Amino acid sequence: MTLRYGVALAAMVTALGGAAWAVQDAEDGMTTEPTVEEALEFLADAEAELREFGEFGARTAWVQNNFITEDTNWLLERMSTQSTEMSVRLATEAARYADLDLPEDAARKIAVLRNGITLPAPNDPESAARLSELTTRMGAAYSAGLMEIDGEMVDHNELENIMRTSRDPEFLSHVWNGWRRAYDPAQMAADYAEMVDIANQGARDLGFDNLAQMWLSNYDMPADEMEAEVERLWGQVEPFYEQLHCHVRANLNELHGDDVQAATGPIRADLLGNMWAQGWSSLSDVAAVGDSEPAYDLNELLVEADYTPVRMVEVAEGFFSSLGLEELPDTFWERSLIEQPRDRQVACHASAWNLDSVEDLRIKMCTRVNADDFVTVHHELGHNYYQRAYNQQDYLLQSGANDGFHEAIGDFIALSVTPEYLVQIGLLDEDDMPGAEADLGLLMDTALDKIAFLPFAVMMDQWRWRVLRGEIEPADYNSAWWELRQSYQGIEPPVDRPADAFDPGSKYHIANNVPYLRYFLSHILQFQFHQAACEMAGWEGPLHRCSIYGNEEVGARFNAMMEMGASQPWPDALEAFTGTRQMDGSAIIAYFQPLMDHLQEENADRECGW
Ligand code: X8Z
Ligand code: ZN
Repeated sequence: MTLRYGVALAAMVTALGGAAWAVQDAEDGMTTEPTVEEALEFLADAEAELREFGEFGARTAWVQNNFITEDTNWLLERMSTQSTEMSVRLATEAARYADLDLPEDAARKIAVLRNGITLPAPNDPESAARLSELTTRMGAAYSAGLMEIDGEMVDHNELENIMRTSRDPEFLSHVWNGWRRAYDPAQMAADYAEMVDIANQGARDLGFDNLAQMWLSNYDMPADEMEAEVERLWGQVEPFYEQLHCHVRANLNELHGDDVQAATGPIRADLLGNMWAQGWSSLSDVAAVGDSEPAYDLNELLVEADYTPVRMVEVAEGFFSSLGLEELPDTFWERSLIEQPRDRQVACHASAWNLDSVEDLRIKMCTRVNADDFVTVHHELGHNYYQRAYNQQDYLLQSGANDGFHEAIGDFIALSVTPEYLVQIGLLDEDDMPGAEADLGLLMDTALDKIAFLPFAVMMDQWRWRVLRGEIEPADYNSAWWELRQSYQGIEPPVDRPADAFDPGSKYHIANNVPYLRYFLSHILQFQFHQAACEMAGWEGPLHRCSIYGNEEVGARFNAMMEMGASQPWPDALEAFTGTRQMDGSAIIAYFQPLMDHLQEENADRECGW
């Protein structure tokens, strides 16, 4: 079922449709009670059709993502309409069998069919087509957005790079604002509102209160329990974010002065080294702890070693191979898009695909030679290795134990990119290997990425859930967005937002309808995986110095979890690898505890919060 991760056309990711199953009794026209045998036959048929349509759909989407034109948008729209119609028909049909006493795997498949459509449409002749028109237009507008700088038209990949590297507040605010005008915000907001109406009706037709409830129903527990889980997990890690925020704000205040960044209150969103203030690792220099310089700069190491994008992917593959996993197939290298082509428009946001649900694995990424993208290539390959590991499962169970697992695989591997590992692969000179005195700096670098991300990930779907529940009206889309940004992240826009702004649309996953809770869960889970793996490896030092590179025993156990796919409830998969059945913040807390102790001391006389 995992065709691709992090890609447009979310409606197609799960539950691509199949034939409607005859439920009428041919003789007397009366509806008969469904039987277990019928349910199993229905599922077998559905899986066969899904598989076939899935490959057609994935290839269509691949071509559109790699070559965005009027015509490929048209093709994508067509395909997506068919996909939605089929998946809605199947979900409706599956509901008939829901109360039967089915074998466990069949019951799981019925649940996948019923809950797994990201954007359902009502079952009528127009809705799916209209929904597809809206989503294609929003997705294409996002990928095509351009901003003029010094007479040149600049795309968002380059704008992101400017946000990462510039320290000029005026230029940053200009670029930050420019990206939020690079698409037509009024058009996107109107499209978004109409899409919400259609998809909510689709969800209601399938028996849900609204689409938010449907999204939350994919975690092997009732939707409200899952929402409470998210609150609980966020509550565990929130104090860490507040300490980080306090430290970074103080350093930004020192760097830029009161006029640019005040010492109290929210942080200006454009000063954090990222277009969305979602990951702050490029602020490594600004956010250094104490007097110590960062131990090394992975950006520089990669450039000095003449790394290319392809080399970065090869090295990431090497990590997985060192765990005993099979190499990527030749077709991966022949068919992937690893560098941004200059002669055409592509969807640059990184993604991983399995086009035939066997091993036609590919990534699509406008890779740059920098530390962020080095982590991202591991992230994408993680999706590919997971997809291949579960390809023996029945089609409807070919996905992550939950979507947070899928996002966590590659990030978990990248947590093993330690100084020692960099020495092992020849990127860092043995003489430059940092000692324990560099630990706080190393932890800070990772915290800028992982801790800063947590409130962003929570607020993204807080906004969407409220929109989908009708608690945020279209007229309030942008103001509610900034209320949540301020409340969770403690950030504010650098310039007043115009009345027609639609800033949520500046983020890929909103314009392309990819649910975001998965990334929050991933940031909890990847530390649980890391802690468990290091324990298995017999590691006794601090968690941030542990690398499982070369450990085939850990690799085998990890692969065993990946091979399960979605065949068991996720707590079973989690238990198989970590021994625990709960998602829990204690691992990420343990990882960062030394840094937090330090920050608490450093921040003692500051007024933290906003
Ligand atoms: O979208 C992604 C991946 C593809 S699934 C590149 N990520 C999130 C983002 O970019 O916002 C990875 C981390 C968060
Ligand atoms: Zn991903």
